Amino acid sequence: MTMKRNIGDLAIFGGSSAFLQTLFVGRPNVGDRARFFDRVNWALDHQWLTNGGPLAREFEQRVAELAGVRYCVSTCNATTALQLLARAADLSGEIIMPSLTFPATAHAFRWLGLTPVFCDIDPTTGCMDPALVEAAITPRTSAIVPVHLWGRPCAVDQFAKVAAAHDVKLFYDAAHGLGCTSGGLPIGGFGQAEVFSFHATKVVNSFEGGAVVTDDEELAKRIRAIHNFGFAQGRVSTEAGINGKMTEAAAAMGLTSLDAFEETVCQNKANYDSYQSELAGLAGLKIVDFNPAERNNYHYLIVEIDAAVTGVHRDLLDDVLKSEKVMCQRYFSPGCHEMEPYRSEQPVTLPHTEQLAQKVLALPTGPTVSREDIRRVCDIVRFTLERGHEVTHRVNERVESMVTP
Ligand code: T4K
Repeated sequence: MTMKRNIGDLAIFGGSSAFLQTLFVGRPNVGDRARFFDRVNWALDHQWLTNGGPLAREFEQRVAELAGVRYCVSTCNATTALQLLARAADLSGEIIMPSLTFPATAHAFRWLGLTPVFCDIDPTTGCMDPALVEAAITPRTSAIVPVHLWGRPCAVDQFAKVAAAHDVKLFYDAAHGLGCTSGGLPIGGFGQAEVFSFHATKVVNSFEGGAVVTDDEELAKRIRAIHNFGFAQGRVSTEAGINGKMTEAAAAMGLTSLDAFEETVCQNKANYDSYQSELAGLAGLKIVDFNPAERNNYHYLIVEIDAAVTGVHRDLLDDVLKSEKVMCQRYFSPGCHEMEPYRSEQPVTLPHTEQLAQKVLALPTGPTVSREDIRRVCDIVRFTLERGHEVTHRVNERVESMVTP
């Protein structure tokens, strides 16, 4: 790495990049490649490639165990899993959810003709605020769908009370929550059902994949039927289903990635500790932390940048890091309510969501990110934030010189 001694050494101002190879957020947890190929070969040898094959069933069993629930239905992705759940639960009208999430949470329901109603967050947790949810319930509300943002559990007890008091369904988008607990109980068992994502970028991946987990036998049966064209038994459909199945190749990856889950979490935790020590005491930067009394997967390393203190907006820090070949992600910015179609169709102001969405940045972590990578990333972050006003001023000067003839 080229040491940054003055701000002209930053790559954004023409210096050399700190990394030769790009560092990414969301590198897949692949696990033991040989084991993956063994599983795929086994499926090929047996010529059984999809439709609830043995690998998908094994994957479901292992996910159910991890989530502490009786039933798991694997799917082709989590977006479809949310839709299957909405159909199987006969949701209608309005669904209350956070805006500070990946757009899939909202789009999944919107695609079914349901109306996402965005609710503000508790700024201290980033998760939806149960008191505000209660105030947002109308006679058209059929469900509440909180998101365990970045794997940090929502206020599950309070949501359960609100849902029961108003007789609405409660489902969680647990796309980030595999292997995490709330009050010592695994995410997966809260509400009537929860949905995991096994996208390539998740802590356990099946290339693409998802699952609905639940203790409700009837709900699980209906989801299993709907995700296979509505075939409850045999080849006669009992309702209009869809194809939402997980393939055997995906399950082979999912199982292999699950084999490496504990190791991945250990590595994530070590990375989290490294970031904490490297960035300690840096004014205007906060690392989103995890409750040490719970089990966490430490999959997302999120920092909040307070531009009023640092003199650098999150977007500029992101640009600085990108120039150094550190590809961060602005998870989740802007909030869904500030994106189409929701922005035009149902304008709403969510002050806490909007403020936090301006601050958050996901930094690289995961098994492929080394201690040395983290040290280098943190050096750039510290260097930039400690000279925040100067860096911002220099960028603004450059922009002005480009627009002034
Ligand atoms: N609910 C929530 C709360 C979610 O966060 C998500 C998905 C869903 C529901 C829906 O789940 P799925 O239907 O996808 O199962 C990524 C993922 O595509 C998305 O699954 C995930 N959340 C979201 C948080 O992250 P992007 O748009 O950031 O993806 P992309 O392609 O830009 O990749 C992100 C980073 O990962 C890059 O740094 C590159 C790296 N990467 C990506 C892929 C695909 C790799 O290193 N290897 C890869 O194979 O959304």
